[in-house]
Amino acid sequence: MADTGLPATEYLLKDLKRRVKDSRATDPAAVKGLLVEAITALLQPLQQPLKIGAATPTVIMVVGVNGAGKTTSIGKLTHHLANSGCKVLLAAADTFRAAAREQLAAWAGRNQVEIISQEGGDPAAVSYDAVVAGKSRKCDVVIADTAGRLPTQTHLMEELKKIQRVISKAQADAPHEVLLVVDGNTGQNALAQVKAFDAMLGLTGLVVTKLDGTAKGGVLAAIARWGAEQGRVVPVYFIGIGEKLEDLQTFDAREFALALVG
Ligand SMILES: Nc1nc2c(ncn2[C@@H]2O[C@H](COP(=O)(O)OP(=O)(O)OP(=O)(O)O)[C@@H](O)[C@H]2O)c(=O)[nH]1
Ligand SMILES: [Mg+2]
Repeated sequence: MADTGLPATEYLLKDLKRRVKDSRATDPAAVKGLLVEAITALLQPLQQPLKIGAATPTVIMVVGVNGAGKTTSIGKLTHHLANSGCKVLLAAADTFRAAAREQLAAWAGRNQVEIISQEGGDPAAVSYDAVVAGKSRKCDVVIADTAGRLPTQTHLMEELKKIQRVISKAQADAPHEVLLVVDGNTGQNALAQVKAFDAMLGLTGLVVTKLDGTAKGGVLAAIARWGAEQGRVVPVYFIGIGEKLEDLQTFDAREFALALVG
């Protein structure tokens, strides 16, 4: 029911059977508890904090399909980072939609942080300018918002690669983080998105949004299995639980497992 997908479900059932056998549990409530343990163990590697401060500025590029919640998550992330004392600069590298710049500017205003944007600018150029400005203004974090795109739109995926490349010209080891924002309602397609964006850009983390609705986000189990199989996990830094500034939480495997089982 939580749309964890077949391979992750099979994995969890096998693990649960072993746990039931080992503990000789017969009571349904106890078995439910063991299921929570199994899911927690599977999701645990995804629980990692976003680390800021190894580089100044730490440059974060945010990508994802249309409407996943990128811009909103950047607004919330800025709030989270500013609260912990970071100086944040935003880059309006979604130059595709006319309103995108204004949308990010509104989040900058709410957070009272600066924003770099250009009218009709090129997304790579805006990102470059923002990193240069972030360096000279001694910012702790520069976050680049990008336009939504499908992984099948090859030329648009190439554009993301170009942004990444041009950012590294402004600061050698940047971007330090490439975050994929996925809508928690997407179901199994979220795994396809993770794989495709990762193959193109080398993802460093995920933000899973819209978990305040009916979505249970069971696809994280599938994402965790995929990570375990390839020996490289893409962690879930944050989950989005609403549209307001405060509606961002760090991912907690156990809490998530409890909510999933209900
Ligand atoms: N309920 C809820 N809504 C969210 C959440 N995150 C984003 N949204 C809503 O989802 C819609 C799309 O969010 P955006 O931040 O504009 O998404 P985006 O990925 O930047 O979209 P594009 O730039 O057009 O690709 C908006 O109506 C947001 O308010 C969340 O965690 N919970
Ligand atoms: Mg956006």
